[in-house]
Amino acid sequence: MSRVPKSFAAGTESPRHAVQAGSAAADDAESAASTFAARVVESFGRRTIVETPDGRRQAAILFGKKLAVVCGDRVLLRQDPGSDAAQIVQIEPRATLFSRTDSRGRIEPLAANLTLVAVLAAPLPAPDFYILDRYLAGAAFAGLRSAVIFNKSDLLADANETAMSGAPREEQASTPKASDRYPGGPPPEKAAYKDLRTIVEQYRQAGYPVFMLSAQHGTGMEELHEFLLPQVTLLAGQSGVGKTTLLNCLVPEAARKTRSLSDSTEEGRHTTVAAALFHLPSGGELIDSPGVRDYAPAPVEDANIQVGWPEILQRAAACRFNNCMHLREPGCAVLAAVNSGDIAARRYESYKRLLNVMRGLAPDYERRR
Ligand SMILES: Nc1nc2c(ncn2[C@@H]2O[C@H](COP(=O)(O)OP(=O)(O)OP(=O)(O)O)[C@@H](O)[C@H]2O)c(=O)[nH]1
Ligand SMILES: [Mg+2]
Ligand SMILES: [Zn+2]
Repeated sequence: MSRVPKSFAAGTESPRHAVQAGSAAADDAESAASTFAARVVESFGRRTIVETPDGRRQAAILFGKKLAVVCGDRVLLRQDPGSDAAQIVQIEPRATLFSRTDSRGRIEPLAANLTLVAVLAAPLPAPDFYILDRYLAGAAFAGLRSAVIFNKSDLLADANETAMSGAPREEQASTPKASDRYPGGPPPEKAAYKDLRTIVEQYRQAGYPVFMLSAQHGTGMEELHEFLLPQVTLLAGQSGVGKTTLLNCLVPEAARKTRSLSDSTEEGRHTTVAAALFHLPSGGELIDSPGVRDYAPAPVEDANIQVGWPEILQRAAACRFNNCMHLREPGCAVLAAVNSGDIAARRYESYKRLLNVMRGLAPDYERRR
């Protein structure tokens, strides 16, 4: 474990990210005196909505071409007399920054000052657990906590398996059956439920907080709600897993648009186009983000990739070689745990895949996944 840089080790302070662009404007005392603090609560390209400390939300424009903000940024605003648009003139240093690598290999910041990334998965659209794993890894690389939320537990409900999902709330008793809601395909059978149960257990064993719920039916929410109270959370995951539905359930006044019934079989459609931040009624903040077809974290060194797999990192200290990558090395405690089933083979495969992607060795299809 000692070879892992301190900033990556679980539970340590996250690195502070320097913000280069845009600080010059507020340097002189005059402009500093006319600025006030705000929070970026919505950002889409150059379009930005900020919230001032009194809770008011207003549009703001970015001062200069170099300045780029993301949801969650703390900024300084300048409102010139006679102009109705406030200008963002400076970004406060970010406590944390969560990013992705886009399809052209560029690092794209997604949200700032988070403490937690909550990754959603659901029986439909078909879950890609490699994406989920890469989100969890990306959170760890950024010094953030993470959690897994399995949504749409109602789709898996079965006469014998009522533990998964409570009864729908009364006002939603008329909700169409899953088979009506997804006319393109039947709801998952019991076999899928069993598989999912195994996968849920794997994430728990790996050390992640795991929640099972139905955002649409409002079941299984209490535990998650409590968990989120002290956090600034990004809801992430494939398009259509129910991020916005979950947000609306936890923050009803957000009333954000979710995918309509008629669109629900179109997996490629993204209903949410911009990240937006909301306050939970009893504390904590929640950022809804657009769904993805893929996610890759910002690059880290090979030796640090294991930081994204707590079950691997935990055993790495027992490997014979200090610089063991857990691939073929003799005396590897991680391989031993994979062989004995203590580490899930799929999770280990996922670690190797990200290692390959980061090394640039992966075949093209893998990079595009
Ligand atoms: N059966 C069931 N359907 C759900 C549940 N949660 C959400 N849905 C449905 O799943 C579809 C997608 O929900 P959204 O909340 O728009 O998904 P999203 O993750 O925000 O999608 P993007 O914004 O495209 O990333 C909608 O038709 C929701 O009604 C749930 O718990 N159970
Ligand atoms: Mg959405
Ligand atoms: Zn090893």
